[in-house]
Amino acid sequence: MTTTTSATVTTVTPGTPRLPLPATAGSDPAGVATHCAYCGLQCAMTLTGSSAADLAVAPRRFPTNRGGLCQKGWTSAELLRTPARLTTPLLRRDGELAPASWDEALDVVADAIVRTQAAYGRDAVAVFGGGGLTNEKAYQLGKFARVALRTSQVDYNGRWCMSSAAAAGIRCFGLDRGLPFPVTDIGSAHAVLLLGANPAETMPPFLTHLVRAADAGGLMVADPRLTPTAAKALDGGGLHLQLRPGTDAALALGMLHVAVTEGYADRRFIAERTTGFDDLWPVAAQWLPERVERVTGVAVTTLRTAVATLARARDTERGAYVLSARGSEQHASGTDTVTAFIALALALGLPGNSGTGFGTITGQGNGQGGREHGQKADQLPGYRRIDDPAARAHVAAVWGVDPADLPGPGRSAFELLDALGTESGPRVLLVHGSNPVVSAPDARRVSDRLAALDLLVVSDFVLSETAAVADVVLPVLQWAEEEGTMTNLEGRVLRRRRALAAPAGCRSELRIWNELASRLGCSTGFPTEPRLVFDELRRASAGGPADYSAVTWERLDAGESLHWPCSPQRPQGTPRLFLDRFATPDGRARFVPVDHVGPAEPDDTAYPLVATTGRVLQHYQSGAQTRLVEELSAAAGEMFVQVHPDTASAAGLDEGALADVVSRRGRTRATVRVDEDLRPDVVFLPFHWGDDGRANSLTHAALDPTSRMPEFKACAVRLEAAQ
Ligand SMILES: Nc1nc2c(c(=O)[nH]1)N[C@H]1C(S)=C(S)[C@@H](COP(=O)(O)OP(=O)(O)OC[C@H]3O[C@@H](n4cnc5c(=O)[nH]c(N)nc54)[C@H](O)[C@@H]3O)O[C@H]1N2
Ligand SMILES: Nc1nc2c(c(=O)[nH]1)N[C@H]1C(S)=C(S)[C@@H](COP(=O)(O)OP(=O)(O)OC[C@H]3O[C@@H](n4cnc5c(=O)[nH]c(N)nc54)[C@H](O)[C@@H]3O)O[C@H]1N2
Ligand code: SF4
Ligand SMILES: [Mo]
Repeated sequence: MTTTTSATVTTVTPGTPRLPLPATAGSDPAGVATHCAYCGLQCAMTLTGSSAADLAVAPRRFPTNRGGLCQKGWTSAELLRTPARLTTPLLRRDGELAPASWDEALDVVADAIVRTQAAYGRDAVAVFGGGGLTNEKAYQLGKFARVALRTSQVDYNGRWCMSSAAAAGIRCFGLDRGLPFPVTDIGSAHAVLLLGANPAETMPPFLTHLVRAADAGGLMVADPRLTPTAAKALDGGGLHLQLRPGTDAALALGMLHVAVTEGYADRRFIAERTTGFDDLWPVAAQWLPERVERVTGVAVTTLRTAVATLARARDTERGAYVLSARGSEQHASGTDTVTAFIALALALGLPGNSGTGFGTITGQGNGQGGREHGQKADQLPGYRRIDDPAARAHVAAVWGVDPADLPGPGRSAFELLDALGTESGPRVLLVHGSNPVVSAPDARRVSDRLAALDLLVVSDFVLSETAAVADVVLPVLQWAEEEGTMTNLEGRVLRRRRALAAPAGCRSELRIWNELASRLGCSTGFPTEPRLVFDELRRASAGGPADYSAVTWERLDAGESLHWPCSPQRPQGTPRLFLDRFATPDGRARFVPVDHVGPAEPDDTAYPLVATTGRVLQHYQSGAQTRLVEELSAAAGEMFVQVHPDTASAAGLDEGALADVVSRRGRTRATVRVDEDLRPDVVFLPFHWGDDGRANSLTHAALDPTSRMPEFKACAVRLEAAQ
């Protein structure tokens, strides 16, 4: 791209009212009360110090973390002082990224947007967001796409995270809030079934809520690996259901079968609070425990004990919960799988009662809020649908635009990336809060698509693998340098508070969108103060499923605990949903007839193993952030593949050897970690590294028909000794 400024580009920034700056850590000896930079548990912490160099993190007592932090939380301040921090915009000149002024960089972006849309239409410019963005940024990004760019092409990385759980929640309960109860409710339960969740590594302080269940022998973990979480279950006398990847739906239907045929079903609950049982039962009736054992590898006795344990805890009022996470959800049949587990929970009468329930564990820092306020391809703020005329009218009125000018639904995350640079696809892409070069499925294909763009613009505070291939890189603020709100895994709205001034050279994304909008000649206001954006978000969400209208910064700052929906009709918020009725038109939860499908790519003689992927304690997601933290990289510095000893020796590999894991799409180089507790037909790879250690060179993009979730958790591979 050139750096010439087009005549249509202006640099006028509409004035926005200024609010007083909040206290920073430096001015308040007691420190700044905020929440962690990373995951959806949003552990509470206090920041003290006067500059990035001496900022210190201390855990703060809060219901979700009870005073605990994981290693990532403890070391989260390191990234504020990393020498790798971006502090100046970068423009690609003669093939190299080189420093540029903000005006230069923003002019290049605005100029490309104007020229591209004039030549190829509005949808030739696309936006990709992230579930780590604050509510204000997620909301503003969706508004920027629909009102300033007037493109339908906006989606985000949450599509790869929570979309199957969300789709199943909406299908069965009429609403998607990951945990429809406070996380502390789980703490009193004597039976908890975890489906593809490894919180011992992905949310360590969450384990405090599993102690009672573990001690009672009621912690049960369905995972192909003996994870630290599964080990905890076994230590307490609980269960490890060591299923083959991608067979969770068979497990769910088998458990439902046992629940009904062995007399554990709650007939009254089914009759009074649900519909559709008779449609699903003929499918579940086929899943005799012996058949389930053949498909999943989970022994019949284990299956029976798991159901009996849940039913016993329910009957003695000791609490029973079924919780799903990415292991069971990140499949091309993820929505149906979660639907089947919800059916199990409904048959046992767990949802919609206090002391029992079904939930899904939201992953990203703002994974819940980030999926409510309009950065999703089919969505407007307040969890409204973009194809609903009433929703369009409401939101258009808040934005001061004609509803007819709002675009319709766009492409889902992978489909969007896969269309980049094609004849009918977007030619300019703006990325905010994601590193798809590492985290996208079939990432080689995605990298090729990114390379085919006319202009790739990445906003980040570090040079992620995606920023490194961009044409324009915009240095933005991080966590402790910004104000905002986040919505945690239990639908509770939290305040993120600023402890440090913005580093020289960095700008907030709210300011970037404001400046781009004015350069594009857009007359709609894009406030730059988070608090003003939040007030607008409240109005835009009013009356929608995720209604924030009665949540105010004053109430949050006063320490009130507010779970959405929180409206003038329910000013106290809603910690527990569905107690009286589900969010469906008739108030009843739905059984939906679904069947087991299995992985989209079967293994064969050329690719005889199933590769599954996931996380380790020290690294976060694509690793762009945590690989820069010395303590974390020292503890977990290299890409590895977890292999059963028999499988390793069949491939001529020993512990510590370098292996190539090969799929139909690519290869990944990794150090062999032999683990005799792993299934011999499975290998596990973390996805936190790029380059030749990128797990997503192997994965494929078979998409769930409803949620468009890719199949991150199963693909066929073989192992080779690295040459
Ligand atoms: N340390 C760390 N913590 C994180 C994150 C991180 O990157 N690092 N990311 C955050 C985010 S965004 C998310 S979404 C959460 C994810 O949190 P989790 O869902 O707990 O994490 P994963 O490791 O992706 O997957 C969980 C388990 O699923 C198992 N699994 C694989 N395939 C299958 C299968 O087919 N069926 C079943 N039942 N299990 C299977 C894996 O072996 C793994 O142990 O973590 C959050 N917390
Ligand atoms: N194989 C495999 N692939 C997976 C998964 C898996 O289990 N297996 N899990 C999937 C899941 S659940 C998820 S959530 C995705 C996550 O994968 P990504 O979408 O790549 O998520 P992150 O690594 O968190 O990327 C965030 C990037 O944004 C930057 N960033 C952080 N905060 C902000 C901000 O406020 N503004 C801006 N502009 N930038 C910011 C960070 O520095 C980082 O470079 O990966 C998915 N990919
Ligand atoms: S569990 Fe999540 S929120 Fe808590 S300290 Fe660790 S990364 Fe941060
Ligand atoms: Mo995620």
